[in-house]
Amino acid sequence: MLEWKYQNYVEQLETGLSYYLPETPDTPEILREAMEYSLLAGGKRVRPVLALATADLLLLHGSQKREVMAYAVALEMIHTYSLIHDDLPAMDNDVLRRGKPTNHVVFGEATAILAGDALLTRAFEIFGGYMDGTYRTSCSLLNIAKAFGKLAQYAGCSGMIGGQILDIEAEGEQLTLEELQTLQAKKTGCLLEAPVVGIGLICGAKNEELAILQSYAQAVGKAFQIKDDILDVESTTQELGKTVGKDQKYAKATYVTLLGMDEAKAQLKKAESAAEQACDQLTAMGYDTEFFRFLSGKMAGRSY
Ligand code: GRG
Repeated sequence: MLEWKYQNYVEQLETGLSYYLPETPDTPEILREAMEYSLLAGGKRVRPVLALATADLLLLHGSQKREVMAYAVALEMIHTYSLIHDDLPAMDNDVLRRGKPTNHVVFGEATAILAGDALLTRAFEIFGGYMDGTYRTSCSLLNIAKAFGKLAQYAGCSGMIGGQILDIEAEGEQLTLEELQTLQAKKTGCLLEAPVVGIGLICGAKNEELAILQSYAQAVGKAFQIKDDILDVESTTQELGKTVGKDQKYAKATYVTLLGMDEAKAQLKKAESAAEQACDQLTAMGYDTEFFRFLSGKMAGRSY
């Protein structure tokens, strides 16, 4: 039932992604093709699912669902751009993503860079569309602006991009656990916090609610990253749809390389418990947390 709900969110999102991709003849065909190639290539869609689920948890009125979808789409566009750029020869130099050849392998490096740039820019063009009336809304414009402003922070220099540069600088270095946690919280955690906090802002959640939503998202982000590190060792390239074994090959600092597999698994359990605790607090406030609980369990137990 809850797995069905997850798939239902994914289906809603796929419709939203196609809707917000640029259709105008002003967008050169090859650029649109390269954007679409990676954006519509599947993936778990965990960030937008978190966004749609947060809106449902906060019992958002139906009329505000369009803004929620716009935010979820913008977030997935930013996530997809980061994957395209991360796979480039200048970064991770990978040839497989979401079970398909990477964007630069198919379209060439220059087009892949531009497709990533265009997805990032498009995310904020959607926001502009709500501000200038291109897209009609009954939601508070201030709340939408707060959410997209926060999204820029999560994706930018103090968030994901900041984490990526720390990651590049850390190659071949021995990190402490604290340094690793800071790096991962920025690189991976921020874009997993963005759906929950951003939708909280769109819905006008109170500060107290936002703080609990944030602690839930941080715990999910941590569990997600630890599991990512475990899967890099225990899974296969075929199952993950991306190259495995790279952390060890490139001597990357990860929860597994730093703590060992057993302790990494113990830390994963701890992160899962932290997510449960945040859910308990939300339940006590009267919110239905069944899907949130399912989601954190799914992220920690996933096999791809
Ligand atoms: C290049 C600006 C820039 C940032 C790159 C996202 C990222 C930052 C790097 C990807 C490398 C990596 C393995 C990160 C850790 C976890 C992560 C973000 C995995 C990919 O996300 P998933 O598993 O991918 O949600 P799907 O394909 O399911 O959407």
